Amino acid sequence: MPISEDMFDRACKVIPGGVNSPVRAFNHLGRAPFFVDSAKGAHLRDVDGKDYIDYVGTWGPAILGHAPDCVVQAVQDASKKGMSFGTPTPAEVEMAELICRLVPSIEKVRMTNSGTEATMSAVRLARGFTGRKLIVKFAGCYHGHVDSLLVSAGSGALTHGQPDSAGVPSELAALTIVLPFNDEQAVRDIFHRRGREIAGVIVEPYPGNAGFYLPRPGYLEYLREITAQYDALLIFDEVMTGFRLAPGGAQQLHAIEPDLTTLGKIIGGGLPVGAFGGRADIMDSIAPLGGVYQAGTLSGNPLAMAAGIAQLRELLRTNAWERLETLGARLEEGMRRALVDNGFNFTFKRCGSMFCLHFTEQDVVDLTSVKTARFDFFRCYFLNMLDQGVFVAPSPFETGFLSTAHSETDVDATIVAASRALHCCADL
Ligand code: KE4
Repeated sequence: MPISEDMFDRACKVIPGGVNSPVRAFNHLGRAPFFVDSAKGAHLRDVDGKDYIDYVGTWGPAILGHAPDCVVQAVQDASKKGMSFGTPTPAEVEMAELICRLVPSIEKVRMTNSGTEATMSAVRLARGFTGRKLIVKFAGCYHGHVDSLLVSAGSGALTHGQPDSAGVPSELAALTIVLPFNDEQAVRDIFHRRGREIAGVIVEPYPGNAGFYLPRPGYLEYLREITAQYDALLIFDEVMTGFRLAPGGAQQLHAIEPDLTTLGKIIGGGLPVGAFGGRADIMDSIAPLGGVYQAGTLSGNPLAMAAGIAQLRELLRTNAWERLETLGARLEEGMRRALVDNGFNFTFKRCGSMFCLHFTEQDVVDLTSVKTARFDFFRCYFLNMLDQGVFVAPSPFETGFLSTAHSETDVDATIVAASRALHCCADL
């Protein structure tokens, strides 16, 4: 028996579903997940010694690839000075100054231990600052497993059929309004009816938790305009897009200044991290200055700060976003060629190093259009790619990520594998 399968049997006896996060489960794919032994650059190696070109990138943090030397060295150096102190440290100040410099809308920032903690805190802050109760989110967007936001959620909640999670009281869910993404009229209608009750609108500016797709021209700008008009807070959830789509994230691409931004993933270099920040007058409502309580034993942890600072510095030193665009364009061109060569007209979406192949011929602009994709084809394609040593996102409700560690050889090999997979699945 392969070691991964034996490990999964053991895991299932002591961990729910054998995984510590549902997105890692392959239940919907009808097989056990592989267990990773190590990773370096763009490659994973499982416990059975199989190598994979990795496009999951630990769901976003590995923008420099796995175990980049600069991050490993920074963590080694920091760990020799202690793991956690429960006091302020210089690294937290350096991280906060770096974030504020790179994301102009962020005047002050508070570190957390996950993206979920960041969005949870941002929602509480929006309600505390405005004195209002309603939160608006968008179908298929995922903002972590916050009670108020596990309503029509994406990512693993969608993959495993719980977009409206059990355990969230209907009274609480009723305070969350869910709208279709990319639909200005739906936003206009709700604000005209209940705008003065809305504390905030939280949005993934480039949704990456129902596959990946893009905002229509002017859509994000409209969200900025109407939230300002009604004194509701605009919260950009850039946990995934922050420092990935640009040094200043998606908001830099649109020159939009949201009132609050949530961050995570890349700023931890692979270690547990999250952050929320924005206008100083809003952030100063957070304890100990203001009445909105928020805390965390390991928030701003020295090792996570060291890893994140090293990663951000390397991204800036190498202007990584140029390389990510070059690789992304090569991958997109090759994937589109593979689709044509195999007689398919499926939809491919990309921005920089984030991408998704949707197995539908419809354009993809929201959750409804995402769901027109063929899951049977996705499953066949995913398993075939895995057999060929290419690990793409194990769900149609996730995003693919390139890193600066991917080579042209990796990308070209991926395109060859994709063409073979499309050919093999053509008879479905
Ligand atoms: P975490 O709590 O998982 O650190 O972050 C939650 C979160 C918040 N906002 C956005 C836009 C996110 O994408 C996420 C987490 N992303 C998923 C991947 N789709 C994390 C993977 C997982 O759940 O294990």
